[in-house]
Amino acid sequence: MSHPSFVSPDLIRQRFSKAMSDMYREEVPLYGALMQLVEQTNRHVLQSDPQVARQLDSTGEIQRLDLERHGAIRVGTADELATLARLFAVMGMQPVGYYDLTPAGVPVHSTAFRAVHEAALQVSPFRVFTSLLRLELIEDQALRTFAQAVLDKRRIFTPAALHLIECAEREGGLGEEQAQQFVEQALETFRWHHSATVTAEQYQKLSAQHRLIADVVAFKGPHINHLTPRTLDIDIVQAQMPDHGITPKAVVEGPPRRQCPILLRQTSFKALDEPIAFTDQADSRGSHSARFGEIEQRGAALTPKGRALYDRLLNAARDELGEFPNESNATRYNTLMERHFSEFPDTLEGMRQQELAYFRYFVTDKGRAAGALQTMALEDLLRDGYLRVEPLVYEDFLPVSAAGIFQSNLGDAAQSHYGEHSNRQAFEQALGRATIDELALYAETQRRSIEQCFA
Ligand code: OOG
Ligand code: NI
Repeated sequence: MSHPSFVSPDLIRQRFSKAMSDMYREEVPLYGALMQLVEQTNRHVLQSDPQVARQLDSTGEIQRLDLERHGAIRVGTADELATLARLFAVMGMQPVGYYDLTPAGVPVHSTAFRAVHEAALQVSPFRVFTSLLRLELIEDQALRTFAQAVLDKRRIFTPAALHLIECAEREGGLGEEQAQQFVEQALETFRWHHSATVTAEQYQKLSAQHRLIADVVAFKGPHINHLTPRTLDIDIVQAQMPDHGITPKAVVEGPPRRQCPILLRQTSFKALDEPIAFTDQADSRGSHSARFGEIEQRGAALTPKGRALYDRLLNAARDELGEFPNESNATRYNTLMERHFSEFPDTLEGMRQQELAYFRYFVTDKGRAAGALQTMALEDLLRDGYLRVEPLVYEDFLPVSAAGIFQSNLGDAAQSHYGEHSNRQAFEQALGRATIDELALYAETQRRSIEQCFA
C-alpha cells in the first residue's frame, strides 16, 4: 500500500512532462510553432473525420492526445544511465525495449522509459528515448581515454534530485512538496547549457570521430534534444511545415499512409545551430547543433507476426530502393513503400483475424443488455455484435526509424561502420536491470480487456 499523502508517480510524470514542454518551448521557439500546427491539424481531423473522433473517444485516447509527447536524451556512462533509471522510476517510468543503433552507424544503444500499464498511460503517456554512448567503439585510444575522463568528472544530477530519489526509494513515494521539488530538480538534468566542458580543439576532435560523441561528451548534461507531439495526420503536418518556416526531412519514417494506421510514423526538422562557449573562449564563438523538432503519428501495436511482416515489407522496399531514402529518391521510396505494403491487410478485421495487431475488447450496448456472455466464444460475441474491438496504440519506437531520425539531424557525413555487434547484455548491466519486453505488455493489456468484458 502506498502512503495516502504520496503524490502518485503517474501525476508526477504528468507534471514533469508539462514542465519539460514549457522549458523546451521557451528554449526552442520552433517547437512552439510545431505544437500549434499539430494542435490545428488534430482539431481539423477530429472535425472532418467522425470515425477517428469516435474511435479515440471510446479508447480514451482523446483525453491524452494533447498531453502526449516523447523526448530523447543521450548519456555517456553506465552510472548516468543507472541513476536515470532510478529518476524515471520515481515517475512510474520503466525501461521498455532494447534498440541497437550501431548497424545504422550511430554508436549508441537505447531503451524507452515509459509507463507500462494502460491506466498509467492514460494519465500520462510521456516517454523518453534514452541512448547510451558506446565509448568502446571509439577506435582512437587516446581520444577514448580523454572522453572517459571528461565524462567521469561531470555530475548530471543536482544533489537535491539525488536526495529526493533516495527519499522516494526509502519511503515508497514523495509528498506534495517533495514532488514539486522533484519536478524542478529533475528538470535541471535535461536543460541546455550554452557553455561546453572542453576546449574548441577538443570539441573538434570528438566531433571528427562522430558528431554524436561530441554531443554527449562535451557538455554538462544530457540536454533534451527533441520533444515530439502526437498528430492525427502526419502527412498534413509534413506538407504544411514549410509554410510555418520549418523544413522537414525528406521522407516520413515508418509505414506508409494507410486506412488503419499501424506502429509509428515520424518526421523531423533539422537540428539548429546554436552558439556555444568553449572553455578556452570568453564568448559564445563556437556552435553546436543537437536540438531538433519531430512529430509522430501512432497506430496499432503489432503482434510478433505483424511485426515480422512489417519488417519484411520495409526491408524489401528499402532493398529495392538500394540506398538511404533522401531528397532525390523520396518519391520513388514512397511508391515502393505503398507497393510493398499493399500486402499488409488494411482493415481492423483483417488484422485481427490474421492476428497481426493487438486489440482492446469492449462490451457493446447490445452486449450489456444481453447480460451474461460467459458461455459464448469470443469470435461469436464479436460476430453477433455483443463485443467490439479497437486497436491498441503502439507506445514504443522503431529502430530503423530512429536511425533515420538520428541521421537526419546528424547529417549523412555522420555515418560510420561499426564491426561490433549488438550488446543487450552490456546495456542491461549498465542500466542495472533488465529491459521489459514490449510485446508482453501489449499481450497483457489485450488479455485484461477481454477479462473485463466477461466480468
Ligand atoms: C533519438 C532519435 C530517435 C525517435 O523518435 O525514434 C528518436 C536521438 O536523436 O537521440 O527520438
Ligand atoms: Ni524522437
